[in-house]
Amino acid sequence: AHVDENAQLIRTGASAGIGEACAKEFAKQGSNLILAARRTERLEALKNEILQNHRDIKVDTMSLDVRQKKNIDTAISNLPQKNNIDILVNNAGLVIGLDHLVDVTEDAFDTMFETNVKGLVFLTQAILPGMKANNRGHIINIGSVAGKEAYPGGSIYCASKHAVDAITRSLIFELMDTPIRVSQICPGMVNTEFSTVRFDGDKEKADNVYKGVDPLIGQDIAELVTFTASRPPHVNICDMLVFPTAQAAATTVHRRT
Ligand code: NDP
Ligand code: 8X3
Repeated sequence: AHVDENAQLIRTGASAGIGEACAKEFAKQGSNLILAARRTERLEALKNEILQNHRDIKVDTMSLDVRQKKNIDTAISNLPQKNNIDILVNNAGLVIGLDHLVDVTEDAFDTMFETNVKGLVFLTQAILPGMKANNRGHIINIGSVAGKEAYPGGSIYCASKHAVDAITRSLIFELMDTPIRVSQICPGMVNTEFSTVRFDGDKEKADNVYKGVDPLIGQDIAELVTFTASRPPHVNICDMLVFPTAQAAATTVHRRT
């Protein structure tokens, strides 16, 4: 099965990593795309790259910082396709640092919760009424292994991804009497800009995360996202936990020596 080729799709965090790879995978399936992130120059470059390979789809970009509800509400209300979104991929997310709880700053706490939780909630609130009116839609949340377990130095990020897990489950209950599906994909280690952001641009620290392991790449997750979106209407993949083969838990990884 393929994603409906007329599907309108909105994806947050499309400027890098998993979101960028999702944009390319959905383009292969013939979906029209609305790409959202803060770094609009990245989105424009991605749009041009996609359109060179897929001339038959429409690609729009949207400057969006998901941390502020008012930004989301303004961006969505200005969107001509706002009542015609078929798939929402809530992917924008980040982690800051590896500090033990006692040292976590209010700023780091707010940034993680505002991006990973409030952004996902308020964007879903902005898109879901249109899906309900159309009686169709699919919300795909990018959770994490950090939403299934906790580890030292991960308290607030893990709490934010546990919140995504709970919100996904609640939405499945709330929408089970509609054709609208809600799914969660929970990756383990994926080599993206995630660790560079975590360590505030320290490339060496970021590279060490992936040393001696074959990590997942954005495309591995993107293929699962499009697979999830392309199941027949009676099938909902509620939750998927995906690791590199050399990973068994968030912090249990076999490294080549
Ligand atoms: P990247 O850092 O490569 O990409 C993160 C994306 O999120 C970027 O496009 C960034 O765009 C966007 N983003 C961050 N903050 C905001 C914001 N305030 N408003 C709008 N967009 C924002 O990381 P990944 O691709 O790895 O991360 C994607 C998702 O996957 C996240 O939710 C992450 O928690 C999750 N994840 C990642 C794992 C990994 O190991 N990499 C494992 C498990 C889950 P911009 O900066 O341009 O706004
Ligand atoms: C990212 C995976 O293990 O760094 O969500 O929390 S981890």
